[in-house]
Order: sequence, then C-alpha cells, then structure tokens
Amino acid sequence: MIPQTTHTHYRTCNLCEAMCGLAIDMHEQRIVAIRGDAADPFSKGHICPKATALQDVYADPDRLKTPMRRTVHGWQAIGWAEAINEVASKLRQTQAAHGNNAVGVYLGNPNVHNVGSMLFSASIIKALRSQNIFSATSVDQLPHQFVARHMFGHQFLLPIPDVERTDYFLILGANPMASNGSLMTAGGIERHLKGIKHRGGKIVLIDPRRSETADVANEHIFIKPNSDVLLLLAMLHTIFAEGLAKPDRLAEFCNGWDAVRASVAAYSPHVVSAATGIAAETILRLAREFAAAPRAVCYGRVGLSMQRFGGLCQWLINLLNIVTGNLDRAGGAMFTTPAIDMVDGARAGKFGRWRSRVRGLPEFAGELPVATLAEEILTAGDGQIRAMVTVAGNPVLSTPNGGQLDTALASLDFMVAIDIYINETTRHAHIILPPTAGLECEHYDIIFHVLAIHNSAKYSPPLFAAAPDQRHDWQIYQALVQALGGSPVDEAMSSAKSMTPAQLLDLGLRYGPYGASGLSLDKLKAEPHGVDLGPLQPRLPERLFTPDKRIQLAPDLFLNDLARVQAVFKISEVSEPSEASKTSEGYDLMLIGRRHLRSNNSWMHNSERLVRGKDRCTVLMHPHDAATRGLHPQQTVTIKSRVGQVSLPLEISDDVMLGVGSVPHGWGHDRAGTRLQVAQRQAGVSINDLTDEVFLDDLTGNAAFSGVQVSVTGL
Ligand SMILES: Nc1nc2c(c(=O)[nH]1)N[C@H]1C(S)=C(S)[C@@H](COP(=O)(O)OP(=O)(O)OC[C@H]3O[C@@H](n4cnc5c(=O)[nH]c(N)nc54)[C@H](O)[C@@H]3O)O[C@H]1N2
Ligand SMILES: Nc1nc2c(c(=O)[nH]1)N[C@H]1C(S)=C(S)[C@@H](COP(=O)(O)OP(=O)(O)OC[C@H]3O[C@@H](n4cnc5c(=O)[nH]c(N)nc54)[C@H](O)[C@@H]3O)O[C@H]1N2
Ligand code: SF4
Ligand SMILES: [Mo]
Repeated sequence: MIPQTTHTHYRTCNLCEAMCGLAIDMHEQRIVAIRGDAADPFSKGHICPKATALQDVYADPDRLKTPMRRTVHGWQAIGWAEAINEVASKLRQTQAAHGNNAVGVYLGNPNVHNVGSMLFSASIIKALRSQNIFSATSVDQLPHQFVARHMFGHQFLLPIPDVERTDYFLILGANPMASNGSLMTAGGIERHLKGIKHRGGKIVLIDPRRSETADVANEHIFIKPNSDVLLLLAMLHTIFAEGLAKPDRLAEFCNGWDAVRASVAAYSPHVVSAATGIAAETILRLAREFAAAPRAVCYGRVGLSMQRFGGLCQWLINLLNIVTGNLDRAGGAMFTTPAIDMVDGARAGKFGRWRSRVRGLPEFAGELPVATLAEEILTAGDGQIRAMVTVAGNPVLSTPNGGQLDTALASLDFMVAIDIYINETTRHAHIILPPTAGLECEHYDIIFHVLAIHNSAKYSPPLFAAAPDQRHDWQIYQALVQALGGSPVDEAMSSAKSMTPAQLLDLGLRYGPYGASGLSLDKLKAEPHGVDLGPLQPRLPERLFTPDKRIQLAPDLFLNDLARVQAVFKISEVSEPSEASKTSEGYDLMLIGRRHLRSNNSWMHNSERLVRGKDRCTVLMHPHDAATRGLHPQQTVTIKSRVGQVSLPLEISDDVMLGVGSVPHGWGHDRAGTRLQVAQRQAGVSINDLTDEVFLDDLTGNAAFSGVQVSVTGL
C-alpha cells in the first residue's frame, strides 16, 4: 500500500533544451525517484541521466543560499539588503566616475532556462544603460539569430526541423544524441530520429567525428572542420546547375534569386572537394538526394555556428531548404506557433549601432561579441570596463581564451555574480547573490516552446518552497533595479511595483495565439502534464517580420562575406587543399569540441553521479596522427595553441578524422578558490585555455571554436 504521504510532482526539466516531462515521486519532503513522465504529450516519458541530478543540485552542500562577500578572511555570509544596496552603489559609483560603459554585463546560458530571468533580466540591462553587454549567445547561436534577422526580419524567427514528418534529415555539426537537440527542442530526439528511419527516410550526418548521432544515422561523412561553407555552396551549385531548384510557393515571396544563383556558381563539387575532404561524387549525390526527397530538411548546429563561417553556413542552410521548397512546409524547416509568442514581444535585432572600443567589433541586438570582453577590461582608456555583473554564466570556462578573461576579471574594481556556485568565474566576484535553483522555481519555457518541433505548452509549479532567506532570480533583478534607481531595498526586498512571473505568463498566454480559445495559466495549472497544441503549421508569408513581407535571400552582408571564403580557401578552377589543413607555425592539428550526455556545459560536474566513471576530459586523436607523433594510448599529452597550453590524457580512436583533435568543454575545475568539492576531484582541463579570442566568424562576431590550430606532443 502506498502511504498517503507519497505523491508525484510533475514538472519540466529545465537543464537542457529538450523540455522533458519529469514525474518526481516524493515521500513527505524527500525525493524518492525522478522518472520520465509518460503522460507528457511532448516528451512521452523521455529523460536523460541529468534529470536525476536535479536533486543533487538541490541538495548540494556547495550551493549558495545567502549572499556572500569576499573578504581577506574568505567568504562571509551577509544579508540581502546589505548585499543589494552595496552592489547598486558600487555599480553606480563606477558609472559616475567612469561613464555608463565602465560596467559590463555577461549573461550565461541558464538564463534562458529560467522563467524569472527571461522576464526580468532586460530590466537590469536597461537600468545600467551600458553598451558593454555580452552573453553566451556569441559563443553559440549568434549566427542563427543574425541570419534570421537578415532573411526573415527577426532574430528569433528560427526555422525548426520538422523531424516528425521529414523523409530526409541532413545534419551538419550537431550531435543530438549527446546534446538532446538544440534549436530543435524535441523531448526525446532518438524517438524522432528512429521514426524517420522507420518511415523509410534517411538521416545523413556531416561531422569530423563519428559521433553518437552517427550511430543512429544511415550515413556519416567526415568533413574537415570549418569547411562546411564550401560543402553547402557546392550543394546549392549542383541544385542550380542541374535544374533541381523547385521553391514552389516560396518563390512568390522571396527576393534575390539571381544573386543567389550567381554567388554559388563558382563552387562546383569538384572545386571544393579537396578543401572539404569529401569526394565530388558524394557531394553531387547528397545534393541530388536532398532535392529529390519528398520532404527534406537541412539542419546545422554548434559545429556550424561556432566556426569561422558560422553566419554563411546558417544562411546557406536556409537557402538549401528554400530552393528545394522545404521551408515552411511539413517535413521541412518550419516556424512554431508558441502559446506565448515571445518572438512578437522581443526586439527584432538591430546591427552595428555601436562597436567595441578596442577591436571595433559591431553590436548585434544590443550585445557585443564576448570574445572581446577580456580586452575591454584589460585595455586602459576611456570606456574601459571596471566593474562586471555576471549572471548564470561561467565565461572563464566557456569563452575563447578563458585564461585571459580569468586574469581580466581578477583586475576589476568590482564584480557581482548572480549564481548558485563559487566557480571559476564567480570566485572573482566581490559579492555573490545566489538565487533559488531548479526545483525551487516555477517553470515555463518561454524560449524553448518557440524552438520546439511540436507546439505544446506546460507550466510547472515549484517542487520545493524557497527558504525564507532565499530569493528567486527575478526578485534579485527587481531589487537591483530598485536600488540602482536610488531607492535602497529592505531585507524583504519587497517591491509593490511589478507583476510576478506568474501574472506575466498568464497575460502572455491570454494574448497569445491560443488565448482566444481559452488558454490561460489556470488552464495550464489544471494540466500538469502539459497540453498538446498540434504539429507545426505553415506560417509564411504572414509570420515574416521583413517590412515587405518577403524573404531576403541575398542580403549584401552575406554576399560580401563570400570574399572571405575566397581569401581563406583560394577557390579557383582547380581544387586546392584547404588553408586550414596546411600547417602554420608548427600547429598541425585542428581542434573541435565534444559534448557528453552527462555534462551540461561547465556547471553539472559537482554531481557525483554525473562525473563518476572514467575520465571524460581527454583528447581524441586518429591512430595515424598519434603514430606520427610517437604517442601511446592513455598517455598524457600537451596541446599548445597560440594562446595557451593544457595537458590531458590521450584517447586514440578512428572515430575522429585524420588531422583533427577533439576535447570537451566545460572542464578545468582545478583553479584555486572555487567551492565545488566534487568537480575539483575530477577537474580536467579547459579547452578554452586553447581557443583563440581573435579567431571569430568575422561576419557575426561569434567565437570560432572549431578548427583552432594546435600542436600535440608527448611532453
Ligand atoms: N549533455 C549535454 N547536452 C547539452 C549541452 C551539454 O553541454 N551537454 N549543452 C547544451 C547547449 S548550451 C547547446 S548550445 C547544445 C548544442 O547541441 P549540439 O549542436 O548538438 O552540440 P554538440 O554535441 O557539441 O555537437 C556539435 C557537433 O559538431 C561537430 N563539429 C565540430 N566542428 C565541426 C565542423 O567544422 N563541421 C561540422 N560539420 N561539424 C563539426 C562536433 O564533432 C559535434 O559532434 O547542447 C545542449 N545540450
Ligand atoms: N570550446 C567550447 N566552448 C564553449 C562551447 C563549446 O562547444 N566549445 N559551448 C558554448 C555554449 S553552446 C554555451 S551555451 C556556453 C555556456 O557558457 P556559460 O553560460 O557561460 O556557462 P555555463 O557552464 O552554462 O554556466 C552556467 C552558470 O549558471 C549557474 N546557474 C545555473 N542555474 C542557474 C540559475 O537558475 N540562476 C542563476 N543565476 N545561475 C544559475 C551555474 O552555477 C553556472 O555558474 O559555453 C560555450 N563554450
Ligand atoms: S534531455 Fe535535457 S531536458 Fe531531458 S531530462 Fe535530460 S537534461 Fe533534462
Ligand atoms: Mo549553448
């Protein structure tokens, strides 16, 4: 017999983009089990091992619950009013003395997984009026947003692969079997991938590593890092050259066909074959298969956006879907109809209104590329950043040349971090303001419903109440905004002024596309497993945000950027080896990343159950590359790049392409002064001590993590 004190709490996991429904069995106030919620209409019972670790974060003795001040005697707990008022006055003093831009802000990835942060973080940016705003966007999906802005008129109008209905799924630079899908929220992507094959469809993966996703694909093709732009150009070339373009109804609302056709004309499969490492016949076949499939979709994720031609790659992917008629139709790349339409509410994304002070990099949508943050702190002069606010981010481990940023943060006059841990970044803060986390928060995926492969909506109440001395992220923002406005807060941090996240969600739902049919927060609260709002629907041209309601196929910015492709690859009538594959200054290997199912960027390594087992922070190298360098399996090797060096164990495997080394990111927990007892024991090294802050996609400013040139020795 089940005791009466046992019950099940239903909620959505907020750790990654997949939006899995959880069923959490409780006995009194204790978690007994975390299972997949089979009744969740979206995820249908799928979960991964990280979900179980939500309870580890909740119970983690290292997690902060009260504000902390760094003193010469170590960290001391302080009250909320004291902390908030001191932070506000330090930030305002810095701005009064050195101008608004002297305060910089970095927003990390978990912000988009936190409903309170999504609704309230803009307010603090507005209050600070600084141009030095940075986020994890520019080490991730910036090219997607940049391209969406210029082609469809809005940075968040991102086409999502309709994996439920496609017959041909061409994946470049994504590993959904490890990442659980990104800009493709799917709640159990394996089920959908298997569904494609079950229907007789085909999955083709292009990746310099034979990844976990290669295991479920029909075909895997190696590609030299950074050369996808050429593959995509050659596929388009073939489609035009062989008369396979059939945009169907899309032709009625697209500008720029001739410019597109002309711009791909030089890139025949024969011409790009050597630089990509893919046989010309294979490229021809891929283009023909893609064009012939009844319903096809091309999708490229971080392996494509984190590279030197990230912007062009995302542009060309959209073009491939458009010229074959696969944009905005079932089984192709589609736009969602989210219950809360944050696309409509958010800024479309302006470009180049200001530039970074030191390197002159342009802003996009109010942000500068984070690759320039360290030099903005380290370079003296007018407008130098002297104080930082970091929120839910760990840029020391997650941004290029993190070692330089580490040094830079240590030199600040003042830093505040809104974070639950003292980690590699937040250890530099003078004050840490810790919010509630995960299971203590109510949840609604404002962003990920916009990026999901199926329309649905779900609200999750908090599982655990916050302790009286804890505060939610949104309450911390509100208090900071009030104090920055000159009204100090009291210990309760109560503010009568603003609505709560729940009230804002309710409004968003009522005014959203399903509001007229009765969707509201109360309605969602009555449906703890979530509601199914149906498959994706065609939405063009109405959904376009361009002034003329037409898709811009060939914005000048993209056409002009092709000159960079010419300069780097020296494409001509004859096939040339890739510039990237030639050695320069002894750097003879190209570095790529690697995600693991049991990691979540840098911040879940303090969960014992997620780090247990063999060391995952290794470099993968091809047997031939190891042999020519005289290296042996499992030995420690040293990797060097222009910016730094790390030593870590070697794993030899022909799953990685010749000439390529693969190292995961988010490790390197051995820096002094952190409070992450478990992570410190399995520290690993940070790949971002090797990645280069000047190696960027020059078009968008996104970091180019793929293809960083390194050397590897047994020393
Ligand atoms: N378990 C786990 N899940 C996560 C995360 C995590 O850290 N761990 N992080 C989350 C986040 S923040 C994100 S943004 C998503 C990312 O989700 P994905 O985009 O699926 O990320 P990755 O697994 O890194 O897959 C990128 C793939 O690109 C390949 N690649 C590298 N360089 C190149 C190249 O030049 N060309 C091509 N064609 N391929 C290349 C890599 O080998 C790798 O297989 O994952 C999310 N989910
Ligand atoms: N070389 C290389 N570098 C990469 C990548 C790669 O593939 N290769 N991937 C990149 C990608 S895609 C991303 S998104 C970035 C991620 O980069 P970041 O966002 O900078 O780093 P995270 O590791 O996600 O750190 C998240 C922080 O948020 C805190 N946190 C967790 N939950 C909450 C919360 O609810 N509220 C608050 N306030 N804090 C919270 C955690 O304690 C942690 O300090 O890394 C990027 N860096
Ligand atoms: S796949 Fe992502 S959303 Fe699903 S359980 Fe794992 S971490 Fe949570
Ligand atoms: Mo990301």
